Amino acid sequence: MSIRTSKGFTIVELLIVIVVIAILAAITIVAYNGIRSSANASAAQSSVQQAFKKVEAQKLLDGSYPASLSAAGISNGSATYGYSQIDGGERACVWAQTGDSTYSIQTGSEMVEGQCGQVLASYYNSRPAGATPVFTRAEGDFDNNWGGGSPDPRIPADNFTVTYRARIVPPVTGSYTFTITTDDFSQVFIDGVEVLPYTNTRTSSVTVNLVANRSVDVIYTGAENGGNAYTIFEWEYPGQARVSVPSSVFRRP
Ligand SMILES: [Ca+2]
Ligand SMILES: [Ca+2]
Repeated sequence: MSIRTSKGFTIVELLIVIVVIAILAAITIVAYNGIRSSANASAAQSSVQQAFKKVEAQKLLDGSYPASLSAAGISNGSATYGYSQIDGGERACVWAQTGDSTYSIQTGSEMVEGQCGQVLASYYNSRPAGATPVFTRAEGDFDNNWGGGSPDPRIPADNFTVTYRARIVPPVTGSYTFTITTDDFSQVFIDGVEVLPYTNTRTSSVTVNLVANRSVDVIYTGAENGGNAYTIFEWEYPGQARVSVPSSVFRRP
């Protein structure tokens, strides 16, 4: 039979209790941040859905999209909103932000993370891309430079893949040379044709003939091995020296 002679906690027991409490607190904070983040996402999604319905309803009433969000009865409150018309008012795009979450809806396209950028960028935490992206968000163009970092907290700094999808509207008729500079791997499809096979050649070019205002479907995949990561998508065509393909010629696919 053993008899405990001391009452209360020893120093060691006390330290163990403190460590356990600290671990529980850390777990609670992480869980709380996760819950807050997904609550922000839900709030941004429902806000943008309601705002987009109001904008489309205004189009039905007036025959054209409203000049501003306030003209459609939408003002910043629990969410912050943004709005743009695409192709001279043929389509509209609305975004809403709550906390760290932003979602947008554009006429004819599904709701997606991000503001009203016309490029859909899908990120995968593997190289090459897996079956399902970790997330897809709207971005302005095909160019990114992450240095040694990661594109997003949900994606690692190495061994990730991004696939950009958009339609590109050529401003003139003629011969276009696309130059793709990627660290590390890249692949390009134009209208479903693989014009650049999956390769880790840093810089590649492809020349195609395009017709003014006849948009083509472009998919550009960049895959990061290790170290620095970037994607650069340039073009040159009659009257235009080599320059990054500007956000103004991209349309959501
Ligand atoms: Ca890296
Ligand atoms: Ca790299």
